[in-house]
Amino acid sequence: QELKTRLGNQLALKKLLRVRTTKSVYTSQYTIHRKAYNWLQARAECRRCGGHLVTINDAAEHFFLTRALQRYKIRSAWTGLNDRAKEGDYRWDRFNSAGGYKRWCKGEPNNLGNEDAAELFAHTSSCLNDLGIHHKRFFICEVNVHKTLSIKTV
Ligand SMILES: [Ca+2]
Ligand SMILES: [Ca+2]
Repeated sequence: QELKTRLGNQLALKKLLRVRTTKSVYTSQYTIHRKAYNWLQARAECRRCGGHLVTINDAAEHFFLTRALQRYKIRSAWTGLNDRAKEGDYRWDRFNSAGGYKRWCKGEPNNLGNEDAAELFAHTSSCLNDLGIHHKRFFICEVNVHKTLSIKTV
């Protein structure tokens, strides 16, 4: 009986000490579409697939994506970055966000003849170039998957 009580107390104590921490993160899945679309067509295709034209948040993501393009011998691909609303104000299509990682190629963006969307260039360098939206390029779609990390101690 005493042992039973003691075990019961230990269990109660363990329950009391149980710590649970949860953290929400977003993971990304990318799809490189090897179809040459203009920027608007590419954006529509990403949305149709439940995602968006890629948003590049940091250097790691930038180089991860250029390495992927190089692996498939793709010279460049459309991203979600554009200044269609206001010249020179480059924003990512998703959430219209102005942040993120914008590693422009030397001398870019130059808006040469009105260029309003950015391709990720992976051929001789790893950088962004603004380009007329009517140009046809392969493109990168991103789908964010919500994931919750949970740790508990018992
Ligand atoms: Ca422009
Ligand atoms: Ca340019």
